[in-house]
Amino acid sequence: MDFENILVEHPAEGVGLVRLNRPRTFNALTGPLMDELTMALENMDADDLIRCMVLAGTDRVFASGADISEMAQATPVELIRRAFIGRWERLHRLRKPLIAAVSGYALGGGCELALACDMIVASETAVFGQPEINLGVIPGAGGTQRLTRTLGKALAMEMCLNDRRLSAPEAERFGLVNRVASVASYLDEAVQLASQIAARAPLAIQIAKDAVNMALETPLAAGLAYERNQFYALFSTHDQKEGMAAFLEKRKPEWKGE
Ligand code: CO8
Repeated sequence: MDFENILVEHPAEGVGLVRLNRPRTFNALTGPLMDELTMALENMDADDLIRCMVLAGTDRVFASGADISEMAQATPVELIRRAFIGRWERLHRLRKPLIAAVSGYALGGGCELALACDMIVASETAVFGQPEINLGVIPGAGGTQRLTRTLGKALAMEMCLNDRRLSAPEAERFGLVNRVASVASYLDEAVQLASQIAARAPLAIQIAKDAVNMALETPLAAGLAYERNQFYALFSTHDQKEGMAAFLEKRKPEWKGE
């Protein structure tokens, strides 16, 4: 499939990579770009040969947020009609793990896009921020909610109310990113992490992702019950029998994803 705003690659077995590719505007997130991104990730999610996905920008910028020239004159009715942010729901429904590889600016919707992924590998130049307040608005695709859950209220307030930006080491220290690497190696690190995950039992990986995300949605008792039932359900799979037999027979398991 031909895309204008993104590049799609398969850098390793079982791994799909989408790169945002609008360098002239620092990868500003236009509607067409978001449509292509969503479509590419959904295609990978449905592709049996792909088990983990990576989302990157360029080495210079992950994404500078929503395209300000595209939305500056918008009315609320237009935003609703265009499902300006509604299409992000489709990203949240992806079943396979999605790792953000972030280098340079991840601002506004760009920061929210990274936060919508399941893990983040950052380069040492990464900068995370929610500068919407400078434009007279607030984050619209999860910034106020996800930053508060991840970083706590104090820092989330500062980021959303006063454009406090986080450097890569800060983001790592505060638990926003999984690891920081050099600009030369962050993408390889993200792909390597994706390869390791892609080599694991596919169904259990999807259920583990779902269960961890459930922790952000439910009270503890409901989350624990959900986890317990998913644990029981996995005993109906080939991969559970195979994984435990392989351990006992001291050999490598052969996962089937069924
Ligand atoms: N939208 C449109 N164009 C942009 C954007 C953007 N978000 N960011 C950069 N550009 C363009 C600039 O206009 C400029 O274009 P030109 O060369 O034609 O003048 C070019 O990219 C390079 O930008 P700068 O000259 O400003 O480069 P600097 O290196 O000086 O600065 C920055 C880079 C820091 C990225 C700076 O451009 C900047 O601050 N950009 C705006 C960041 C911002 O405010 N982001 C938040 C946008 S609002 C938002 O994301 C709401 C989210 C809602 C949900 C998401 C829906 C998709």
